[in-house]
Amino acid sequence: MQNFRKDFLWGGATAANQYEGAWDEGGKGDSVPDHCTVGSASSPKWVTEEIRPDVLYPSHEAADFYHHYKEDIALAAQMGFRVFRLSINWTRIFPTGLEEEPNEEGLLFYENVFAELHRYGIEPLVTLSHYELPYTLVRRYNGWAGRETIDCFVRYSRAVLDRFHGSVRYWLTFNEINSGTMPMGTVMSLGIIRGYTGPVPDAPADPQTRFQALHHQFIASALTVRYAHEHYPELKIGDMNLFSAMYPLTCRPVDVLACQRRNQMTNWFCSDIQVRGSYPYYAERYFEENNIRIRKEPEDDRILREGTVDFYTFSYYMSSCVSANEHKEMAGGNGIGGEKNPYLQASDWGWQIDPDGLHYSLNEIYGRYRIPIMVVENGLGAYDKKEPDGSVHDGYRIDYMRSHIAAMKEAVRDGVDLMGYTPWGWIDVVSASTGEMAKRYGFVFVDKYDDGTGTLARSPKDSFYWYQKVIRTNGEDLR
Ligand code: BGP
Repeated sequence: MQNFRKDFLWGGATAANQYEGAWDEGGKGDSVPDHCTVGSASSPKWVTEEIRPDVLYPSHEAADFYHHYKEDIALAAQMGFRVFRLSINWTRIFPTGLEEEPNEEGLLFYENVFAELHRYGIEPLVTLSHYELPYTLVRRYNGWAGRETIDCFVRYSRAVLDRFHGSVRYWLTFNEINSGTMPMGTVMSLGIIRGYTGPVPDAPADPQTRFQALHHQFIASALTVRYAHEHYPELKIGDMNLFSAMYPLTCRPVDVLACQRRNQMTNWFCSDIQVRGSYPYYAERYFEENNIRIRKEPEDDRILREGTVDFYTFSYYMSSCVSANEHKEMAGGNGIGGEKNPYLQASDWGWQIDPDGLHYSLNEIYGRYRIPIMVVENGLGAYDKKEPDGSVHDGYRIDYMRSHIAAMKEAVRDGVDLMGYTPWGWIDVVSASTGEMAKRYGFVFVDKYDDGTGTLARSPKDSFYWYQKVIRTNGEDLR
């Protein structure tokens, strides 16, 4: 029976705004996350129009990869990483998004990072946009609501493709692009928050604006893919989706239909466009019923057709249930919440843990698209306790990872073409949803806390040695 392929890309994932820090060094401009405060499991983070001197903004220092990149890459190499997912921070390259020429100091930083990765034989996997919209474009164009933002993005993506095509083979355009189909995407992904200060979940966003902004992201993504294919045919460009397995809460046919509908517009809508090259048939009725009218330029359909991706990637943390009756008992989740599943346990943040859902999802995705797939985020956000000797006994994280890797193995045996696996926040980073450091995912502990204190020292957790063994045995030994 098939196992993980010999060249399986084992590694880990990060994003600049949650990891890098140095928010105003090296000529970097401010991006949307630089305007976001700390929240918690019970109180939401805020986005503020002005950056206030008396408020803590976790992205400003984060885990300070900017000054620790050599040390961190050495740790990744020690675990045996073959791939390292990171994002380029748009505002390091184009500080306001409006410049004509890129910022050389920003380019140099990534050049050094990629050189360091290659020294250890680690392949970079680069996300072009991971919730890192220049804040100036919020002020100027209301973020992605403005069609002008497409040109700004394309200028940026061409600049980094031109500079790094020789050192980066794998690229993703927009992180969790389908978050824009949900209210959660309003701030971090779409940046349609001109003039807004307040809790992130309360940012106003009518579906018309959201889906128009999303259309602009599809065009920006497709133009980037087309450019890469034309100029650098050896590169592989992927999409990136927030995927949540969805089950009907019961076998009542109306629950099954409700679940199918929800699946279409949250899990499939964006990838149907980015993989197949046109808007899917089911969107029409959804748009009609929600008074959404997408304004398209005459060339848009062609651009979408010509800019389809080479591989499909997704984040997978949890599953949810859907019922036609609104609502019984709700569970939390990574944007896509849903009804509580009585058969599953949840994390401390209410995300329902479901490795079988990953096995199921991999088959669903591969069956639909038949292109290579990569799981580019997965993991358990948990409260870790550092012992006085610096160790962290995170057996709960090992259990989570073990069951999810076993699920991937099952899917590979089913015949799914799985390229690789980069668990989220392989080193502790700031949480995207809450802004906390306390919600940790890493195999490596970073001494940094929610009040901004900490030495930033790195120390391997128990899971570090476990994952090292998993990689060494190519996923054979999961004990
Ligand atoms: C995804 C994002 C990541 C990441 C992860 C975990 O939505 O792509 O940026 O943070 O989820 O989420 P959180 O940090 O909210 O626990």
